[in-house]
Amino acid sequence: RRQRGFTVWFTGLSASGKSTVATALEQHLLHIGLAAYRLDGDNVRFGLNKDLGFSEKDRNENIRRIAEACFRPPSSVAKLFADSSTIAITSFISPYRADRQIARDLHATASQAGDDPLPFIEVFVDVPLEEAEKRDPKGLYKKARAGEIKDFTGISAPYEAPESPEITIRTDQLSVEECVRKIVNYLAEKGLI
Ligand code: GGZ
Repeated sequence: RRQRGFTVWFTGLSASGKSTVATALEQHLLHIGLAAYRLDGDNVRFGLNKDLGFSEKDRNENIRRIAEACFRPPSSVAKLFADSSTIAITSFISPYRADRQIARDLHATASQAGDDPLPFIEVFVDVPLEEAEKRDPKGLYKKARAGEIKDFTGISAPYEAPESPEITIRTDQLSVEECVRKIVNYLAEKGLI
């Protein structure tokens, strides 16, 4: 049976653990022989989307381009994904419900092979704001509280939590391995892997 492509879409606050779990999930999928690629702020906001900031309008455009990129992997690796049965993993705050819905809708109507819709699995990385703020690995919450960063998600810009994500993980209650296990179990149950 040929592996089908799908997207695992992480959403959550800064410092919620999105990238950590997304990276561990990618490693797991590669390890079991599946093609996976990960899009996150480090490879997108410094490249493709370096023209974008954190206003609502710029975040809308950030998420729109990322949703599109799920079907068109970065050109340097495009050949590898030619007949793409690749698993796309995205980890962006993606704070606006409407933007995530646009990404979801795009998956429902588009497909890498040109036939079936592409499954879209929304993973809500749910930690209380206080926990994310306590972690503050880059000191950004502190700066946001001091007014040195404007439009900071959770402080001075909104985060709209998903109402019916496929999966919710609490990174303050589960280990990274347990979070990956929960996602992998879901994917297996749905026959996606
Ligand atoms: C939120 C910001 C901001 C503001 C810079 N608000 O924890 P990080 O540092 O490494 O990840 C955050 C990242 C968020 O980029 P995204 O592309 O995921 O955001 S969105 O989906 O909303 O477009 C944070 C850093 O960028 N950062 N300024 N004002 N996060």
